[in-house]
Amino acid sequence: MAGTDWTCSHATMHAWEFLDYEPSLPVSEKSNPLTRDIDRASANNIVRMLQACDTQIFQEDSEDTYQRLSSERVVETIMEVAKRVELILKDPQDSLVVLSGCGTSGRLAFLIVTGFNKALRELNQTSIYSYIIAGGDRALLSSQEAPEDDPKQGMLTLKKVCEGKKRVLFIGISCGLSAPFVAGQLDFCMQHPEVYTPVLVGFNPTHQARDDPMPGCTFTFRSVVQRMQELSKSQKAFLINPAVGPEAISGSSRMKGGSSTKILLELVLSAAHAATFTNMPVTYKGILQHMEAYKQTLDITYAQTAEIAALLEAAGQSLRCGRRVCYLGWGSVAILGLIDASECNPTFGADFEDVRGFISGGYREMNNNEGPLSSLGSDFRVTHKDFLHLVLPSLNDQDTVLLLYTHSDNIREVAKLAHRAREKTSNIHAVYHQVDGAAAEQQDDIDRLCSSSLKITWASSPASGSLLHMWELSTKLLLNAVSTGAHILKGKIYQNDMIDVQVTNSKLYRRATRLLQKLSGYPESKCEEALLKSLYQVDTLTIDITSSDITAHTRTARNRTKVVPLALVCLLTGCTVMEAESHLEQQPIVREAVETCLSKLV
Ligand code: F1P
Repeated sequence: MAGTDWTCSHATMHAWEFLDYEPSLPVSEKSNPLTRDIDRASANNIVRMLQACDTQIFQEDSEDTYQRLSSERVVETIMEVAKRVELILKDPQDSLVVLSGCGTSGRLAFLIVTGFNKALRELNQTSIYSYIIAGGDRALLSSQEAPEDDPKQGMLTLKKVCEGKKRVLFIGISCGLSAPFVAGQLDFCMQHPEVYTPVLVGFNPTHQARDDPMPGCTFTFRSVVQRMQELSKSQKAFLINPAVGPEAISGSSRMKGGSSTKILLELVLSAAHAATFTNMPVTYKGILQHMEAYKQTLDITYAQTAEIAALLEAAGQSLRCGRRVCYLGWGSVAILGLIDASECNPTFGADFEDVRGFISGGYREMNNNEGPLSSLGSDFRVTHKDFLHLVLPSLNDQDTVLLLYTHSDNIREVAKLAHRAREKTSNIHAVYHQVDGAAAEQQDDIDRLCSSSLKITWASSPASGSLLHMWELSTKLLLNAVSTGAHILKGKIYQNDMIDVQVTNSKLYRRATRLLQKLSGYPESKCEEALLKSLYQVDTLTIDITSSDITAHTRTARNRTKVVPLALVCLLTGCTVMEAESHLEQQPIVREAVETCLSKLV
């Protein structure tokens, strides 16, 4: 496996931790040396590489470099924030805890908030949690990248959610410390300290926070972070920003960034709930023990390398021949299916139909702010009934169906749906979380219908942490591996970069320009020029185009495909945009097309 580690006096340092490793990039955007050859790896090796990358989440700090999840400062801040939540739980009148983010960060805010509010309802307690996702609830299931760039929209949404509240703990999530939407909210909190206490969760050191100007603002994300740092000295603001290492696919913060968000926020909220309802005070040792349970979850999940690889192969095979992958789930593991599926479009330029999630009980089970969204179009029809009507009739053996459930779900229902799907395809697989010793009736029946069953057995009383949270994380890791691996096998990744990235917000626009620089060796200005030509499908840039801002460019990009690959082919061969288009039509595997161009240059 690629990537070099050096052992220094205190701990093992990974190559990416050295200050001269891609120094201009924040950790969340660096390329991970462990996955440099992931585009050429076998399914088994892809899984092993993803495991190695995910393991970096729990790596201990090596002196003088980055603070990590288990660093003293991070654990102490987790405790401090947990105690603030505890105060609100004990006296919820006129108070709120808000979790907010864009894309995956907002989806995880939704998952965590609905889960912890449910726990409160079961204890007959007032719900104190609210979530905000940039772009509203439709962003839970589809890519809405543009609202991420709007700090004012972030601020206004927060203000509305908190109307009439006297005390708000605001937790803003931006893995890259970069989303203007979240920056606007944090700034607003600092302007109203009598009500709001801001907390920032992300995975870069503060000096790497994004410093680009934002529309209509005098502040940048970095300047917001600097003000928060000042306030954190008197505990008027909190920053939880351990480094978890670069993503397996550069910048794909849905992966480690998302998993770490889930872990961190569950650590905070679980500790607060235990302190309030079971008289277990928030302790340093307690947080570390709980963290260890998550680490074990990662180990338990990846112990099934061969089974995960088999799923990834099946999904990859379906995508390669233009067929689809369906996740059919129950309960909160189904939500992780919906989330994973929704990310394939912005991440890999996938079609909405390529990977699609369905949940038993639909929006009733999801319990989202805006209720049923099915009227927004067929993309938003998410129940199993919708699957039976919209998808099943056209399924065949080339489509992959993946059942996601746990032993607390209605296994009879799972078996019933498996039978229905089996009428159309034999390519059915199951991912099933069960508790030690609890043999589910009908499981044998399901096993017979499936070409593979990935069963994960958990000890009934984990040392620490809710079993459901562990099942969710495990499912997230598995699905991220399946969808990422399948798109790698489809040829969407070049080395460890998403070359076919959508250019639908300013972060992605900058990333695309950087990628072109890296692969072509040309200066930034020439690469941005090529990007714009490809985006607007012209060979000469007009004044209209060059005088427009990034917002206009990213709006145009919404309706375009293969923008970055086209720009790269133009840069490398000097051909016109139309010629590049026909070139890519002949060779739809982007990686192969790029390599052909690169090889012609040597
Ligand atoms: C937010 C986000 C990602 C998404 C894509 C665009 O990033 O929407 O969730 O996958 O990369 O950005 P962040 O604010 O959490 O860094």
